Amino acid sequence: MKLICHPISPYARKAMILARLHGIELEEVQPEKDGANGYVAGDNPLGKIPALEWQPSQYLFDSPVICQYLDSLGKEPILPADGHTKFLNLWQHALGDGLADAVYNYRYEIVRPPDLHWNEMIKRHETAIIRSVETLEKICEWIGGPWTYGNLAIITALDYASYRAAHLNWQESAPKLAKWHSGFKADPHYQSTYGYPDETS
Ligand SMILES: N[C@@H](CCC(=O)N[C@@H](CS)C(=O)NCC(=O)O)C(=O)O
Repeated sequence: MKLICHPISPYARKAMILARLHGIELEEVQPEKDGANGYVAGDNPLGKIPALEWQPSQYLFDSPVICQYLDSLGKEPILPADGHTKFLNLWQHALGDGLADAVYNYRYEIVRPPDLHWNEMIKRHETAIIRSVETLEKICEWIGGPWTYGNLAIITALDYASYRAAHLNWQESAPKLAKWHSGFKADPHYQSTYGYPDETS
């Protein structure tokens, strides 16, 4: 199966980790952007990655759907089939994705020319990042490890936050979360999908 992806994308990286966890071989293809069309490879009308070619020339998106599909192919899916734990995992996954969304939106505000900066919106996204991290700091004792369907999105979003919103230094404001996060750094799937140029940025 072909995954249109990029390791800097926290959404794509979730799928890359999940495939490795389940021993699913993916052809990871890094697309070019096509101006206002976004990423056209992957046939996603929204022009976004990741997209997974799950049937010939048919693509699944967005990342929670791709992750659930890949997980369903695993011998031991990490998303519980039902019950309270399933929804706790989905909630954690949504919190991780929401943090990634806030970082992504923050990034696209600040790359505008300075006279087009909308400071209120920049603050809005920064606040969402800070509040998500505060929530994660409160719950980090039960987010668990190694990989769960929930913490997959949290780990990948935190790395993205370190890279794209380094000035907020989430590790300093959330020391328990930072410790929990560092526990994943020795994981082979964490390492083989880590796509940021500088680990410390
Ligand atoms: N909700 C989507 C978000 C995907 C997303 O925003 N991907 C970014 C890359 S990190 C993208 O493709 N951006 C290109 C664009 O919007 O032009 C998902 O979970 O898959």
